[in-house]
Amino acid sequence: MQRVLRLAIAFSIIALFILPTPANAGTELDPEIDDGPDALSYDFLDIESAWFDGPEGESNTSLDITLRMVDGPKHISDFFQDVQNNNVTTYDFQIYFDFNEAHYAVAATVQAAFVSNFLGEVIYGSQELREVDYDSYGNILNESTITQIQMEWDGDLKAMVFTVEKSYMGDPKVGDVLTHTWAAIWNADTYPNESNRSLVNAEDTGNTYNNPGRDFRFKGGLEFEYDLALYGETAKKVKPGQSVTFSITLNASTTNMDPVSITIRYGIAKQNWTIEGSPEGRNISNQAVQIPLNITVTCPKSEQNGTTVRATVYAKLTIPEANNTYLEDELELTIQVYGEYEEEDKDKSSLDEFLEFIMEPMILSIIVGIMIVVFLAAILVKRIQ
Ligand SMILES: [Ca+2]
Ligand SMILES: [Ca+2]
Repeated sequence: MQRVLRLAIAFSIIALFILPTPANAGTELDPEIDDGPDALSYDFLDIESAWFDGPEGESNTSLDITLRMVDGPKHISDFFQDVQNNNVTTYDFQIYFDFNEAHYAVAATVQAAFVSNFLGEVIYGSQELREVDYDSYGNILNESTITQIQMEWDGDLKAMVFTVEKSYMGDPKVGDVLTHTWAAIWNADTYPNESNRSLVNAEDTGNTYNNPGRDFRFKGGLEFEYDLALYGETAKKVKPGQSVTFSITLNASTTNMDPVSITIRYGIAKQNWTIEGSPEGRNISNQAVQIPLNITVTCPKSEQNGTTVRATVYAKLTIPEANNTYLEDELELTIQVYGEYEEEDKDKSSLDEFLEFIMEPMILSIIVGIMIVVFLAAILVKRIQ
């Protein structure tokens, strides 16, 4: 029973580290920006979440960015009607991000206007990629149009799905990272995009520039496949002045014929402790490998009983297409100190070992046997003389 339990725990630990690494792209269930309901009067102005699609929504040349509201209608025409019913002419629905020190936003401007009784109501919208200026507090000084982009209202997701050509946003490559992700909805009648937009005036915000959502790493449009995961036993005990070893395995694979570089780092934050690990790196090409890592952690003699220390093993994979980090994984090791430091008495311990050795039943019977043979031989020799 205990063994089954131990196996189950071991497998759960392994499963935990086979799961996607933090570098993975957001999804509907795990969005970069996770705001949730703010109990606003209008659900269609209340940001639920926003995410940057990974391989499914990303091609070599474009990226999908999704903004989901708490609620909204199935069809875009009804969505525009909601805006009009709210007695506001224009709202801006936006997702913000940085790339390569430039500030960007995608924006859907939803506009409803009465033209005249004869012409009826006109409702329309436009979608843009914008460049954004911020002040040091993360308020917006100005937003200016870079280009028109595509946006579709997804009535099932209650979401706007923007498609942005990468060439308009600094041409990011696989492994590059978007930072400072956040979202906002603005009343653009009162706060048009050319004007100052203070965060307090937003209808709703999901994260902010200075308190952003998760980074997004470009992954899509790749010709080859890559994988990287660390796993193994992560908790050990050690006596002061002694060392403990960890058996950790790094699984890595690629279908690329060109060399893919793997780098491994070992770290421990506590003073006077040491960690030694090998190897520190390796190249692979068109193969799947299991790399055993040899890790030794040494506890100082002065460490107190009961202290818990954490160490980390970090692995990253750099690919030829991007010359940049593409995948990374990290494993935390926990080392607990038990007992007190003991001065080793080598002579005594080797004598003890010797005594223990000769007292073993088999060794003892062999010795007694030899003694009897020697004794009999002595008697025989004496008789012959
Ligand atoms: Ca919200
Ligand atoms: Ca909010």
